[in-house]
Amino acid sequence: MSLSIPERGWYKAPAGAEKLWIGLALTWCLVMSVMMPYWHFRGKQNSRGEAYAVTPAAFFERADTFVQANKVGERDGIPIVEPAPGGDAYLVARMWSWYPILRLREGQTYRVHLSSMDLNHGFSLQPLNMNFQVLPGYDHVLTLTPTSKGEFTIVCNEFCGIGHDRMFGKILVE
Ligand SMILES: [Cu+2]
Repeated sequence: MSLSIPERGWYKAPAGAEKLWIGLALTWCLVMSVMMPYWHFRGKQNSRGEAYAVTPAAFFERADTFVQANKVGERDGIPIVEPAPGGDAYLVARMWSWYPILRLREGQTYRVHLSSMDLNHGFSLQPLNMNFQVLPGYDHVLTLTPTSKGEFTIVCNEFCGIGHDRMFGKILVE
């Protein structure tokens, strides 16, 4: 709130360099506005937005059934699980770990179900540029086709408490 009324005729139309900068900023705003829907349809690393309602307990039951049926090994006490090519895979986020470790085949397509057991986590796949919100109550399905072999680290990029900085997961591609 202003304490005094501005004097009459305070407004001066932008001119010269000011006009140029306003023009540049406005142009960039328009470019960004167009890019958002463009990447939604053309970007290869975007979700299609397929999501279903699920309770954390029901999701964990599905994930655990998946783990027991497809377990192929273990690392640091976390099961390594290989889903059938073209099949479903489950990834559980919880304070402060990812469960299980997924082993995928290059060039095969999977339906990866993501959900959280407790609060909002973030799925960030390193070193690729993939970022998704992981929310309790939602089964977010990513249709995923690995295009390169290697070991990828999942980093939680939503602050989720005291163990957030140690919340790492793995996706192995062979
Ligand atoms: Cu987290």
